[in-house]
Amino acid sequence: MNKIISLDEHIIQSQRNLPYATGELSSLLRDIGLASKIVSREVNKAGLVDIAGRADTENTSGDDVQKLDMLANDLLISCLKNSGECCGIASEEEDTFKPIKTHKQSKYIVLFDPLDGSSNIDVNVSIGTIFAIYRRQSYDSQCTIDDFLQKGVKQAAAGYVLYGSSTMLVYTTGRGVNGFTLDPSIGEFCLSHPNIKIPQKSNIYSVNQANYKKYPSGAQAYIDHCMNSDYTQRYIGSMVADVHRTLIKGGIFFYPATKSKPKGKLRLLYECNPLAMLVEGAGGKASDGKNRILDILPTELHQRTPVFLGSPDMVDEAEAFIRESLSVYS
Ligand code: P6P
Repeated sequence: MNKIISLDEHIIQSQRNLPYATGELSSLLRDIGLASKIVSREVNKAGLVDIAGRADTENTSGDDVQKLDMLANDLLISCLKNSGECCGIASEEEDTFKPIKTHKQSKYIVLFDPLDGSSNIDVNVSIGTIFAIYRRQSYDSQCTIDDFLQKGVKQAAAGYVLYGSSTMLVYTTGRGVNGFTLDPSIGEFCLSHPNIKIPQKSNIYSVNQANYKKYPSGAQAYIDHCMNSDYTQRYIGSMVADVHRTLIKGGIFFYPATKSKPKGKLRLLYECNPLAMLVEGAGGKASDGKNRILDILPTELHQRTPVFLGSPDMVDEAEAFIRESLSVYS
């Protein structure tokens, strides 16, 4: 029987390979892993709680039935507050960042989307948590907005948790991308996908085809190319699930700008940046159609960006169609 490598063991082993590591990032990653297990438990009983609690607004244990994304948000905030290694958080569910007072000068801040795709919960479609960890740049008593508005290339670590047919946690600290599957019988994330590498090319393209007429001409031209190639179209409508499939099977996931969302729909700081770090770490590419996602200098916490990410050959292909359309109109 192969040795089971738990997430905690993997994090500690990775730390041992870094002579200057002081253990704070390891501790923070373990705390996020803990929060993910609790969120997984709540997500996986959501249907039951809903059935059990359908008659009232309270669930069987007498607690108010919270919307799952707010529950996930509160759980993550609570775990990060208790970790002592995080001096501030920013969440898709919070208007602004929240400084966290710690007993020492904690050097990390965390941004997260607590439950992305939560509208899919009612139909039992996979959803996910996305997180990005940065070293703070400020030296004041508490973190500042500038600690959160760093380029994605500055991320110390990034990852996601996918609540699907099984619960998986995939993370990187910039030295490889590793995937762990939760074994509920022992309550541990176990290494199941070591050193993930994305295929150079694939035949899967993932975009919301219904918006075709709202996309810029370059994106339309690329979609036409995909439809005229021997490609297949897969779109789950839950970014973490679509990106996870892209990481494992290859392909391209893209959400271009539309007329109603000229900056795109997906968020830069706690969706596209962490997922871009993972995709690049696995050998893929991630751009806004022209520029590398990780090089974008953020100006506001909840800013959006168009995103094209996945197999490098396919992202290159999409960018070529976008360049071509711009040269025609310039
Ligand atoms: P659309 C989910 O609401 C989400 O934020 C991402 O997880 C997903 O990729 C995207 O929006 C889906 O958006 O417009 O295709 O429904």
